[in-house]
This record gives sequence, structure tokens and C-alpha cells, in this order.
Amino acid sequence: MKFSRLAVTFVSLLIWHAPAYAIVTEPDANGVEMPLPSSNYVARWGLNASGFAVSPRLLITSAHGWGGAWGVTIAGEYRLICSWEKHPSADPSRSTWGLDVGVAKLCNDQQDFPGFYPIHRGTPAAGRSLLLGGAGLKRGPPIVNTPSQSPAGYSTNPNSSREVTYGLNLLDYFAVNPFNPVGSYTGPDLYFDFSPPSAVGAQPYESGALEFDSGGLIAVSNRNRWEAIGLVLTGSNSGYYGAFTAGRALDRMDVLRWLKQFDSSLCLPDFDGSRTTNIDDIFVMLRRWFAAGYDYDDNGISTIDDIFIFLSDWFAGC
Ligand SMILES: [Ca+2]
Ligand SMILES: [Ca+2]
Ligand SMILES: [Ca+2]
Repeated sequence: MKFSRLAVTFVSLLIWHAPAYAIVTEPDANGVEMPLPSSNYVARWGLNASGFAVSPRLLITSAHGWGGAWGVTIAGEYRLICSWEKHPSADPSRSTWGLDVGVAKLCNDQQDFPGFYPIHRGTPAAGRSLLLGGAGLKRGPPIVNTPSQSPAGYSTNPNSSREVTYGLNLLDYFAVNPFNPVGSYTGPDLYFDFSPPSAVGAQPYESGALEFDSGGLIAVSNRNRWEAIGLVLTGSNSGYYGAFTAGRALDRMDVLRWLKQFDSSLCLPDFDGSRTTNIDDIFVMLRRWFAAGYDYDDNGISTIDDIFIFLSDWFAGC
């Protein structure tokens, strides 16, 4: 699809001025929202989704949140987008979800994003601390259970401000299957709940996704930086405690190989997270393969071919 620069600018202005919103967070004991992290690279994407940078020029968003945007705002800086694609197996209708991932690339004449979240390699464990960021709806007034008068979360505020917000949470559940982490691509695979402050494991600034947070960031801390493990797919519309946010993990070879078509700087294969193709990647891959089988080529079965295909990628690595 081609747009003239005038049309792009016009659409961008519409987006810039359109009402937009941001993630529901539990404030701290003093009612203070979580401050912006130093790595603030979550974006407002179009009219109804969020996104985040994973390289200097690539942005991840959800496939179902595609809203015709040709520009994004990250850390207050606006960038024009010239191409956008969804993963071939995405199901934006959300009946099966598929690999509900979209990727957007900056126009050639645009400056790099001010920063990005590298894609985390490895399987996240339940109990892992998460950073969540999005540009969806914010919280409205508190909800209180009657007759106990106990706190029950927040309603949503349809008129809330549009700035990106962040919160913390713990990964409650990762739907893993050694041969295919999400079965036949039916349903999200990362889950976490919105816990009341008194709950075991509740985080300060406990957070959850609301409407328009689709495509938002799910990150873990590694080597003193936040790394993206997935994107937000769906969440509660009411923001009450116990409601789940669900997302899609990104550490899948079919997603990573697809992304590399758009940005050759994404290093593959890199199994140990070193950002280079090194000898340790072979050992990590072999450990996975011997332990539970590993379907490197995503053809639905772990075979000796997965090792050979991995090795051919490894020799062509980065
Ligand atoms: Ca929680
Ligand atoms: Ca490596
Ligand atoms: Ca295979």
C-alpha cells in the first residue's frame, strides 16, 4: 500500500490529535504511579494499539490492533512508518489468535528510535518479575466489594490521558509445550494477574492491560536492562483484581526468523543471549534438543533435521 507523504502527514496529524489512553497500575501506598523507566521505548500505535521498539528501526505491535497508523510516538518523539506486516500465521479475528504479531519499520529518512528492548532469549519462568508498558486506557475510580468493603481494583476511565504508562507484575503462567509452546497457535502463552496489594507476590505498581494496550511491552530484566519477552494480546476490560493479562512470547524461531527479514541486525541464531552467534549457542541448542526435543524449524516435530538446520544457520550467523 502506498501513501503520499502529504497523506502520511495528514493521517499522522489525525493520530497525534486523536484521543488515546494508557496501562492500569496499582499506585504505591502514597497514591503515586510508577515513574517512567529509563528505557522508555513503548509507543502509541495508531488509534487502538500499543507497540515497542526491538531494534533501532523495528517496532513490534499486535496483528489484531492494526489501525492504519503510519507513524508512532516513542519517548515523546514522532517517527513515520513506511511498512507494516503481520505474521503470516496471525489471526487478527482472534478466533485462534495465531502468531498475533505485527512489525512496523521506520521510513528510510527517519532517525533511529531513541532506544529499544532487545528480544530476550530463553523460556521465562513463572514467578519472574515483569515490566509491562502500554498506551491503553488508564484506571478510573476504585471498585470496592460490598458488603466487605474490600478493595477490588479499579474501573476504567474512558477519558483518561493518552501517555504511555508502565507497571510491574509477576509471570504467573507460561503455557509451554516442548514441541510447540502454544500448541497449534491457539491462544496466548504468557499470563499474569492483577493482584491486590495484600496478595502474596503482589508487586509495587502492580499492573494489568486494558483496552488499547494490545501490542504493549512485556519485559524481563537481564544484565541490568529490560529485554522484551512478549507482547500484550488481551486483558480485562474492567480492571478488577484477579483479572488476567495475556500475551504472546517472542522467543520462537518462526517469529525471530520472520523478524530478521525486516532487520538483519537481529542476531540469529543466538540461544545464549550473547547478541552474537557463538559456540555456546550450539551447546544451548543441543541441551534443549536432548532434554525435551526442540523444533528449531517449526515444522511441528523435533527431529535430527532440526540440528542440521540450526547448524547451517549457525555457520551463517552474526
Ligand atoms: Ca499479579
Ligand atoms: Ca550467542
Ligand atoms: Ca523440526
